[in-house]
Amino acid sequence: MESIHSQQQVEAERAAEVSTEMKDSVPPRYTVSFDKYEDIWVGPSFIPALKALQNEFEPRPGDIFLASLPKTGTTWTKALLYTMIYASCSNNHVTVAEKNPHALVPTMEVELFNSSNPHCDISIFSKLPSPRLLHTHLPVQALPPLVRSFSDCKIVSVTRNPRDTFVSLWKFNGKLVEEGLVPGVSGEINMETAFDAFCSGFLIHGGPFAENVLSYWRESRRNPNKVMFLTYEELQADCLGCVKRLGIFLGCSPHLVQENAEGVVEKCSFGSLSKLDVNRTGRVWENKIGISNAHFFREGKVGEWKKYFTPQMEKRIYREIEQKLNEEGIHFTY
Ligand code: PAP
Repeated sequence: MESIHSQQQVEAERAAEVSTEMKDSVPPRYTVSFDKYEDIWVGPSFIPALKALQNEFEPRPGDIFLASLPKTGTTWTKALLYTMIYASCSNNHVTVAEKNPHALVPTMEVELFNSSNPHCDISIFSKLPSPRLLHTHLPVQALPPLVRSFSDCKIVSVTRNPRDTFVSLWKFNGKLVEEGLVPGVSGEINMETAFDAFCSGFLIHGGPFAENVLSYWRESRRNPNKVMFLTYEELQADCLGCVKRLGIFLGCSPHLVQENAEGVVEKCSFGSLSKLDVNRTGRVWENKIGISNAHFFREGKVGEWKKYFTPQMEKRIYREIEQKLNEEGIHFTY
């Protein structure tokens, strides 16, 4: 059964439930108000896009889907996969040196999203040449059913430790607010408020965090030839090894992988991408929200959370998110 309700409604329900001593910690509205669709939090006005994807998207043999929550390594993995698949085997393709990875690899629900027109034109994807490389922030259960059942496509899932994800998201949202891109919200975003929203699951498009990550983790264990699970921390520790593993998983020629892997890693490194003019000056999704490309390249490190987290925050994020992941065998490097 479809259930659609707003963050405010859920917050109000939660407020009614909390015990007296907890009443002060009910999360107030945080930057944008997310909608809930079948247990998934999605950005405002994204539901028509989600429905269009679920009802109308048709997979093709050879399709590659990248799945990642916001701030967990999307830009990096888009660049790596794009360069592996297209740029190193043909001279006709635009490269990551010329366009921001988000302009090269579409995030499906963002491409379909149109706040003023609920009719989503799914045909934009059928016009793309094969093999298509497409991205989503949504969990497995929200993927188009045909993608879930189709055996001749691959899914790469990337995730990141939730502590650094939170810091990255908080900083990113701060930039959007600073630039006036979040209607009705101004000033600094209070970290405690943001953290409360993150732990409660309200903050992240495609969340809650643990449930999204677990959906791909479980699928990768059930069907390792179709779903590969990767973390931002693994990419940081051994990007070359990850690229080689990705190459094998995607069925690239071992010879090509061996020959190109180092170049792919170098072209897509934080140092290379963040210095490019296109990433210092341009904007993505110009006709929708228009985010500076530079905001997708900030620190690019593991462990920044240590600058911000109190022992109470560590306890809470463990209790509300990390424990669920640990129990199923997902352990991050912090
Ligand atoms: P998105 O979902 O909005 O596209 P995403 O790319 O998943 O964001 O995450 C951005 C993070 O990846 C940023 O982390 P930070 O805020 O902690 O710094 C960004 O700096 C980092 N990042 C982007 N590109 C790279 C890269 N090539 N190597 C390492 N980290 C990167």
